[in-house]
Amino acid sequence: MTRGASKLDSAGTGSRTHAPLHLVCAAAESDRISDLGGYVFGEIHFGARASALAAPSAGAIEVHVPVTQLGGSAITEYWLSPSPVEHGRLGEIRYGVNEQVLFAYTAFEFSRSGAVLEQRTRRQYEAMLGFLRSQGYPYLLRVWNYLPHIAQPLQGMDCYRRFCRARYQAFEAFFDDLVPQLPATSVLGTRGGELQTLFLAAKSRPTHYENPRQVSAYRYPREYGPRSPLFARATLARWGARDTLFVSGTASIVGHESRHIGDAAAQTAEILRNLDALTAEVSQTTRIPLQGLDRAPCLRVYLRNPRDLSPIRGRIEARMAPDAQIVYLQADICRPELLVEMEALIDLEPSN
Ligand code: 3EB
Repeated sequence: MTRGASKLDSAGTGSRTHAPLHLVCAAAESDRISDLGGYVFGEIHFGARASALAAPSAGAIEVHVPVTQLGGSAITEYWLSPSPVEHGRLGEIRYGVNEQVLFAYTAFEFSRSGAVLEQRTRRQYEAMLGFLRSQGYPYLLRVWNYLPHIAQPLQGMDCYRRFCRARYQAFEAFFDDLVPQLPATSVLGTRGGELQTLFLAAKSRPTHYENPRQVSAYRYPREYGPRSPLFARATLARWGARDTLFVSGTASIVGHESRHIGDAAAQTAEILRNLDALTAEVSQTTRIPLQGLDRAPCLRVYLRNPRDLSPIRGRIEARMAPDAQIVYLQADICRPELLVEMEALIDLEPSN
């Protein structure tokens, strides 16, 4: 069963204050979307576009990620705002914005020419970074990238490495000092036809974190590609009353090496150790008490092979709060030996 649909009840009119951006998972067939409370930046659907879905919320950005949801009734993710959201479109970019956060989506048709793919990726990133800057939301909080054929070689180099090189060139063209700008990120492989990117950006500067168990991705050795992946392991947005911690796609990587080749359960356990180390790091500098993902996060788990669902799920659910919202999705992961990846959003209430 998908957990967390009951969160709907507490999402709206209660006395709790909400961060300028929060996430609710709801049954896709829910007829209570109007009860979500607040305003909708956008909604994320998983799976084929043709599936029977609830009517989209008025004006909201509707994103369909072509990955199959496993092990539960279909859910939709709603990104919500406590204050009105203004929606718009500029060129290929669709966006929703409130006083503090901008939510933006763009996609382009995948190309089997490596050079074209890189050129379009770079152009897409530069357009997005320029747009965010021009709107006054220059600080990246969180980026998701869904790449068709992520591991497929195109003229001798796989799509993920080409993506990394193009992203690097765009960031380099845009920022004098790269590292402080790098946000929490995920890159997953889909069977869709478009390279989809979703950005969350803020007016004020967030704090980015690295994982003491892992080499920073921007320092990965050359064996992983001609230009390193550019992302932070986590990003913390401090809104005042509440904070939001965005945790990047986290895999069974220690140092820079993949661990537990062929063993999905052991990879999952390694990911949980990585997440413990990462949250301990955040805790130490912020004094926000955090231990792994124990604070009712929204969690996405990407698995390469549906047959691994049961061992992966067993390991994860033994550790998570009962009200955690967990979505299992079948997707490809950027290194062929990695079988599972986890990402999270932790909505941090004031600790008394
Ligand atoms: C890793 O740790 C696993 O290229 O932006 C995770 C999250 C991964 C983000 C990215 C890659 C990226 O290297 C893969």
